[in-house]
Amino acid sequence: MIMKKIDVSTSINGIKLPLCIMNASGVLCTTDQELSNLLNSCSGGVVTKSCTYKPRKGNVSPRYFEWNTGSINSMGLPNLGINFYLNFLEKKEINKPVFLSISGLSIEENYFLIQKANGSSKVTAIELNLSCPNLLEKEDMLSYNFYKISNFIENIFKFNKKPLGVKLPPYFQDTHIKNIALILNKFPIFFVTCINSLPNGIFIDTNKESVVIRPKKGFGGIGGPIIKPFALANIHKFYTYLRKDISIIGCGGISSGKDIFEHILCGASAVQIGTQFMKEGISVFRRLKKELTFILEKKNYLSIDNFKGKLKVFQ
Ligand code: RRO
Repeated sequence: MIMKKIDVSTSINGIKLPLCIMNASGVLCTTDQELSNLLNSCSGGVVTKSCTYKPRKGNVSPRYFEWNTGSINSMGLPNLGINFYLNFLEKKEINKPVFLSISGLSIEENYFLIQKANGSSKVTAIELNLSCPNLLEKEDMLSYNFYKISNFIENIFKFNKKPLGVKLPPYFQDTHIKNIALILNKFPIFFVTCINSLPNGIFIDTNKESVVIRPKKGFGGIGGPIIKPFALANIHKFYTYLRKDISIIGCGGISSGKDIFEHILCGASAVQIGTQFMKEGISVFRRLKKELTFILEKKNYLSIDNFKGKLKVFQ
């Protein structure tokens, strides 16, 4: 029997990933040890924890909780500061694309961080996080402010030379996604990562009659299997409205190869794993690669391009 070679590599607007599966920013990608584990794993790329200029401890604990079908977090952007990430990359042998996630506390801080990232040859691309739901210091999320976001991105492309993408929150209206896409389409954006956690949920411990995390009176970002339908919907809509050369990185609710298949069917060129990576650890990438390859084999697809964005809808 001749075995067909199934190709699960991908390209993010020309950035080649040996595997279309990587970690989501925030999960096990903050410290030297965690990032080294990712570099040594079979993940297709490495995304760093969103960083600020100064190191941050983040919010008080407990700040993460998970149950069968989801997770809630209010980490509050704990990170070791941009210099740590750039120095870490400088001293490492890099064998796959590295996405430096940045999340400045102000627009000016973001310009500064982008400028710094531009100075490092080890950073393949910048993932600009416009959607952190958990900051105590600033209540409004830039990605829900269409006027500010447009002006902000326009200024970035006056100086930025690195491949850059944006990480977006979930949107719940067609017009919102259309408007964001219209803005992004005006700029040489490389990719869009959607979605970040669903902002401001609560989870309740019924026995204790209490919330489960301490910051912000128990409110936090929701991730895991329960958010998959929102991730798929956002990916599918962005796929229709974005310029075709802007790649979509799907994130939200992936715990199996079947979930990845669905993200790609909606238009994702690659996917990121958050809650399930937290639950399962570094071996998750090998398992998911195997499961995805098995599905492609069964369906007689040789690469992800055979079905990317080809979700059928009723006429
Ligand atoms: O650190 C966090 O609280 C956090 C961030 Br920056 C983010 O983008 N998404 C999230 O769920 N948590």
